[in-house]
Amino acid sequence: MVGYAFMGKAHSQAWHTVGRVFDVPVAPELTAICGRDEAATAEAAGRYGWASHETDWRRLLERDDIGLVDICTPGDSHAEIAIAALEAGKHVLCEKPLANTVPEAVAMAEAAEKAAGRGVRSMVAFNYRCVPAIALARQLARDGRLGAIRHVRARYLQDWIVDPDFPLVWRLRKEKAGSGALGDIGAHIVDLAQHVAGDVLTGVSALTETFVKQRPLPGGAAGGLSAGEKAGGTGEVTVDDCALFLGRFAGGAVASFEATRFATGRRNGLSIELNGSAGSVAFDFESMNELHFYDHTEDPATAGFRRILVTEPTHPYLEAWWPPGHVLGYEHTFTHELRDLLVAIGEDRDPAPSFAEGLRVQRVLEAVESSAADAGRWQPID
Ligand code: SOE
Repeated sequence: MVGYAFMGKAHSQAWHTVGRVFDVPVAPELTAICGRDEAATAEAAGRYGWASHETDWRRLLERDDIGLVDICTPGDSHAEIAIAALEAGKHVLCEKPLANTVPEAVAMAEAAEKAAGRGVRSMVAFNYRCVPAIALARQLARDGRLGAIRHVRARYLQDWIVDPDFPLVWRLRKEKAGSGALGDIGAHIVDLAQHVAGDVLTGVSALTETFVKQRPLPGGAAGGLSAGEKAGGTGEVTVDDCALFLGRFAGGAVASFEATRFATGRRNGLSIELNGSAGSVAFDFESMNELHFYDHTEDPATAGFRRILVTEPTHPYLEAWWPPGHVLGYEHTFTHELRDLLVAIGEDRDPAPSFAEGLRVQRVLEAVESSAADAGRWQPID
């Protein structure tokens, strides 16, 4: 693994768990964790249960006791590490968003396709696909239970930078994160909308806003001061604080998206709703074990949204866990995505979501930024 912060912690927990709860064809070994700071990485290796640690990710590619590289770094290093790892014959799991730009994502998707020809697999970590209720929603859509999809409505609301004194961390710097709320949490809802609807966006019209344009610089080198910056000063926020956009799907559905870090009181408010000719589904991550389903074919006298508690052993991923009603949490989504990755590797096929799907999300993000920069003008998507 490269990186040991939030995603490093989430993935480490999942790597330890996946082989203990699922029947996976390959048993993962947590061989080495990599970070630039020797002391911090050694501490992370002990805390998260890694057998060794490195301070240069290139060393991982030279080690023949490493067969897969899990990239948990900011987006500015995804392309370099993933392409080199694939060329070195290592399977790759890469955190979202796939990259910070479309050209980087194109290069990664090309490297992934070439590597697949040699049986080297790759996957991008859109973990919310692995919420059982989301997987159930996608099954209902695919089974025609929603009919023709007319509307997709997706939101991802956070509030962790509402305070103007929150420091200028890497997620607020374009050169590190690529974009702000758009790429960080907007990427999730773009991927989910396309995944659940089983369709692709063909165009968007967007606006973005940066409410707080200057922030205090983080203290100490660990906070990621750039050249010429000194602790105690302020720096410019170079990414969006929110992105709102409309979209059109190839199959005719229309969509609305909202990704923001200024929804005061919403800590991790991801929700999605699809309305179709035969029914609707609605999901809210704050009640992540529930899916609300409206069956339009029912007798209007008794019809209505019903709450499905998605904890039956027949529901996606649930066969591995607890009896019905014993609900799951955020961390289970990472164990589920590793299960999908390991099963695909064991069956010698490409896992989903592929780098090609990650590239598709990147094209939407780029179109959103282009539209927002051009007074919201409609932007077609390749
Ligand atoms: C943003 O703070 C963030 O950590 C995202 O980067 C993750 O993808 C999301 O799952 C939780 O919020």
